[in-house]
Amino acid sequence: TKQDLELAKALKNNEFKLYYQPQVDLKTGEIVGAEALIRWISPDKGNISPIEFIPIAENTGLIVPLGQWVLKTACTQAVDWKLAGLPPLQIAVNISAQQLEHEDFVADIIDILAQTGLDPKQLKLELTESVLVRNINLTLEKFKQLQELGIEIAIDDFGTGYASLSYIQNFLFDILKIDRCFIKDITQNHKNSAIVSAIIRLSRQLNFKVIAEGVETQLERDFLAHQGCDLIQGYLISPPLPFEQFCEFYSNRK
Ligand code: G
Ligand code: G
Ligand code: NA
Ligand code: MN
Repeated sequence: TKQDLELAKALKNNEFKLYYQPQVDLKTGEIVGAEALIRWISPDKGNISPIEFIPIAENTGLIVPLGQWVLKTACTQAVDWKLAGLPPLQIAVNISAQQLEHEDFVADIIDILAQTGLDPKQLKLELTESVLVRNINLTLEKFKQLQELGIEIAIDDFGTGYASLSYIQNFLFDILKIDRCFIKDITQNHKNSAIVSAIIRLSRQLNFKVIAEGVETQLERDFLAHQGCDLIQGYLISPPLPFEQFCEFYSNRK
């Protein structure tokens, strides 16, 4: 299709860029990680949101080479932080179900880690709940292989998919990421505050780390800290930034 060709051409012409959004440890207040978020900066059409082009890439299979580019770039830039003298950060990369299911996925990650020299403990993969209801045995096996390498697995947009409690029962993951729709108005919306405090309590009892995304106000941050949430991410700290600006932001906070 036309869109497919456009995306392939954009990949070839280097029109994609990664932005980074800091993740902060609520106990220390320090930046301990960053989520890589892809941007398409098209010379003809300007900035195009991943919400528009990721689903197309997923349908056409282009998500595999595009996702490899994302992983390679994020791992390279995470090593560049260290080279720039900044303390090491954990880098979070979004992975689509189609990518995880590709037979070479784990081997490709091993290659990228070897090529870039990134410590696997510094890599975190964010997967949405949809991956957990596709091919359960395959997913269980891939999680195991990745975790044995030292890579952490986060479940993204937690609470918005299907079968949440049964997969908590069946899957081992490291981090639960509370979707930002539950964080919104958390201090005024009684339903949201009840849902979020229950998710945090559940995570602690089951030994998952928990991160809240979309944190926009100090009141939200205080509420989450009080509930014992481990990490936060959101406009209160910073919007996603281009690599150079992220480096500046990070070194200024140090
Ligand atoms: O930053 P924001 O508007 O840009 O991101 C929109 C959506 O796109 C989010 O759901 C995010 O998870 C997804 N997304 C951003 N970058 C990537 C990526 O590199 N791979 C995949 N699969 N999804 C991404
Ligand atoms: O689906 P995923 O969680 O990966 O998407 C992250 C999305 O949330 C990105 O589009 C990012 O730009 C956006 N985002 C990050 N922080 C905030 C925030 O504090 N408020 C809102 N409304 N969106 C945010
Ligand atoms: Na994400
Ligand atoms: Mn999310």
